[in-house]
Amino acid sequence: MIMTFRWYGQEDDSISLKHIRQIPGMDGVVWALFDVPVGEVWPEDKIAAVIEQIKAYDLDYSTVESVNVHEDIKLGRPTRDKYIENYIRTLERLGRAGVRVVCYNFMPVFDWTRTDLAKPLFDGSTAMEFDYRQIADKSPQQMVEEIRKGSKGAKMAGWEPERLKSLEALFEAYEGVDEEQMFSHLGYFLRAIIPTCEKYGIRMAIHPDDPPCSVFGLPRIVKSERDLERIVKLVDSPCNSLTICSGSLGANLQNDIPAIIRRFGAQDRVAFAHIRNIQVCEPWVFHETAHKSRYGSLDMYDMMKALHEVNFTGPIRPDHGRMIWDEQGRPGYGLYDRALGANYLCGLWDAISRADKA
Ligand code: DNO
Repeated sequence: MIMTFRWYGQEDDSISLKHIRQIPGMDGVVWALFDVPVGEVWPEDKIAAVIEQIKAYDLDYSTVESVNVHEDIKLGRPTRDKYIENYIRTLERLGRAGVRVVCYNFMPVFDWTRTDLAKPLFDGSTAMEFDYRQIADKSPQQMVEEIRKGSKGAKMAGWEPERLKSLEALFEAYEGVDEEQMFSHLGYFLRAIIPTCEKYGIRMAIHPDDPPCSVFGLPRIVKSERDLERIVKLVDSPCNSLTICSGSLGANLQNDIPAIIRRFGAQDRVAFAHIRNIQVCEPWVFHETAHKSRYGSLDMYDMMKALHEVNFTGPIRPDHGRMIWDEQGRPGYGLYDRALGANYLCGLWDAISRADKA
């Protein structure tokens, strides 16, 4: 496995590459060009500049998260072909620059959704929470406003202002769009881009819906083992792969993540792993926790063991962390707790590898 850390770039992340380099066991950085509007082609000079910065710290740069998918593609609008063409141009540029894994999602309107960005935990730390009751009586606009306030000025990946400006129009556009149509639009997109991925050796890694249920009635199609099975079948190629995000899939305790890893790992369809823990209090009420298994509902050992069993060699990252030690920063993406998470995952991996050899 390649242990990685998500980085928001020199302009936008309070965490430096120097700090990331000093985390024991850290091999690479997961990056993106956050200032390119969704749907536009990523400029070659900007790609090269970020890669140069990462290379200077001797860190792996072969994983990008995310190249976001324009809503017209998800909606299957006639204009989608233009955006797919742009997506392909971006993939070609990334492929030529040495990128091998591209994480993306197919969630309508919103990317990940939370109802509290700083829920106090028992030890005085704070973490992100989702509680369906908190949005039951709210409009999408109200939720977006709360997330905006809670993020205290930090840009949040997946919550691009230009998309959120047209919230009402987007909700109208999704009226009547069901899961079947979403699968068909995803299939259309994948069939168009996978030949380019095959040419450049890029593995597309779709991210599960977070949380894995419909929010505000929007259709969502990456929620369960069944959904994943349908997705890998849309195009039969290892370039059409998955991101196994434990904190997303794990919010539904019916999702047996080690079994999912074994199943799709055996088919060579796991390209990226986001491994973190959450405490599920009741269906659709959960909050994030420290990575260590005893703090949440997920068993980190079982998931790492499954990755080891399927000889996972791809990138993995500790995912969201809590805010600890008075750190101020982007919710979920502070330095300290994610560094601790990475260390915990490395420890598990080392122990599993050693036991395996014995
Ligand atoms: C949240 C992230 C997601 C993820 C995208 C992938 O913290 O896990 O925003 O990057 O869904 O496209």
